[in-house]
Amino acid sequence: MEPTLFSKIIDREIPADIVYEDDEVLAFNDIDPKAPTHILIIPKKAIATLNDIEEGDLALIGRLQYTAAKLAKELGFAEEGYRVVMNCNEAGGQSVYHIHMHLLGGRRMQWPPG
Ligand code: IU
Repeated sequence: MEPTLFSKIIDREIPADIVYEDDEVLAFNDIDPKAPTHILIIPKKAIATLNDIEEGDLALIGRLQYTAAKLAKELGFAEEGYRVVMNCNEAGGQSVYHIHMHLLGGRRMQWPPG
């Protein structure tokens, strides 16, 4: 797999506003926020799309979700509510081919999404 923008952020070749890191996960503020809080939560393992997740990755995917909830609590909007989104492939709106969970909070969300 070609190095993506996100693997370069993991390797500190490109700067990012990192808000959380552990051995398996990195989270940083989205450069073009769509809500007062817009954080991208990514696995350090390079997985291109949701379609490429394997059974061995299930705990890692759970860790992304867990990290989203943990950050929402820390940032104070967990009770009020928030949204997590994972876009898959072109029609799903994916632009960076390293899976990432968007954590959006701090405003009322619309449904259905565009
Ligand atoms: P998407 O689901 O693949 O469309 O999300 C990619 C996100 O990466 C999108 O929200 C961009 O604003 C964000 N992003 C970024 O945070 N930093 C960058 O340098 C670039 C994109 I390029």
